[in-house]
Amino acid sequence: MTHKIILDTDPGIDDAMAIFFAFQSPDIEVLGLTTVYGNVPVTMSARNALTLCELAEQDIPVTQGVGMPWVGPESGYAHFVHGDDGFGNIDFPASQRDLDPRSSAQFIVDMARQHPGEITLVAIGPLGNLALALRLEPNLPQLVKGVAIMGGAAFVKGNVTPVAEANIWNDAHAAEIVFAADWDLKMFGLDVTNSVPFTPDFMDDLELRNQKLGGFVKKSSEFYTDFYSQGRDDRVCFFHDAMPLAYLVNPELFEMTRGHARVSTDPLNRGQTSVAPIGTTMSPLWLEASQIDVATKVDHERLRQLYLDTYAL
Ligand SMILES: [Ca+2]
Repeated sequence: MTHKIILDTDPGIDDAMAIFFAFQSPDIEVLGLTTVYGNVPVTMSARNALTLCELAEQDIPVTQGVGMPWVGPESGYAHFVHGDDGFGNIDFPASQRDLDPRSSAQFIVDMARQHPGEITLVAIGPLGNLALALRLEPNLPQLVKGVAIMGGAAFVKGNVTPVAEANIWNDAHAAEIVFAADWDLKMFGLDVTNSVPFTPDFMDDLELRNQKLGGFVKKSSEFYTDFYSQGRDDRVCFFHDAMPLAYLVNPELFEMTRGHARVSTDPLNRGQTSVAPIGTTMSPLWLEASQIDVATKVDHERLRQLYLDTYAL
């Protein structure tokens, strides 16, 4: 079965790796890339998404979305992880293609109305576009097939604060809206993404399988790997963003836990994703919270092979 998706993204090095995976997979049809601020400012996200589409020879709509959190001032960006250009300072020529004139949220709503019940929204950045789309079209949960996100940390510690993962922390109020909506939400957070370190030999293999796209990922991952390898003896990086896409293609690689979930907007715990597995609480407040599926385990070796095989297609 082919999954129709809209990929909401803030490229970003692991975004690039994920976007190419989606383009390469015969089981995924990407209807468009909707961009959001996050790793980099939204104007750079949008330009980078166009550049990735051009490199991959994909002529699909790319939109620019929200550039600010739902509440509060402009966010800081993660240039220290992704480089000044979002691609690890590789000086890659930017695409001159044009953006789709619609906002990311409007594009999501338009596509959902056009293909009711068929689209999975895959969000691998902060969740402002999805929250805004829910405001534009309150029936959006009934118009899409489901939502799969990279974000959160349910049963493990955070990466921006002791309790919060970057995508959720970056726009906690938007995430709270997205988590509370009545749709099939699957969360791929640090519980699984931080459990699979990728070493330089994986990047070499990726380039061997696909010189153009794998080669781009390998080159841009140098800077990214420098960041993740600080204080370690080995060189590693984490391709967080490809996980929800891998799930669409091969769900049996993952172990999922269903639970009631909440996102904190309290300053100290901002962006914390708390999950109470079904049957573990009688608290009325918690029983009211939406149920989501959280990825809690992944088969490393088969995941790695899936990425390599897909890049080789
Ligand atoms: Ca991302």
